[in-house]
Amino acid sequence: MVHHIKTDTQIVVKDKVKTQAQKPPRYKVLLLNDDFTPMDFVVSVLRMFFEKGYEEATFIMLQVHRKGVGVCGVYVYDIAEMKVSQVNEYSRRRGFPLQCTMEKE
Ligand code: TYC
Repeated sequence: MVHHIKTDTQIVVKDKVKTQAQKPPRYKVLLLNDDFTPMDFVVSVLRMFFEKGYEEATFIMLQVHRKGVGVCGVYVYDIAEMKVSQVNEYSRRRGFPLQCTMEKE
């Protein structure tokens, strides 16, 4: 499925027309807070699926815990969608309600 059909941008540079390819839009992958998922589980998700080290994973988890939402990473549509479904499936299989979602940057 093609999500973004855009024509390239035409730019006039010193009377010459150049074509600049559109950069694909990017999507923030978000984690939402809940009262049941253990903190260490969220940290392990951030390390496994978002390639975070222990300290950064802990920082993001605490931010989600305090503010309700936090950004795990920013990706093109297909990668973001894959991360969201992998994290949600992984959490469900282990009995946790952790919610992962995405939004256009
Ligand atoms: N609020 C959870 C707790 O106190 C921890 C948590 C953090 C859950 C981040 C989800 O995305 C989340 N155990």
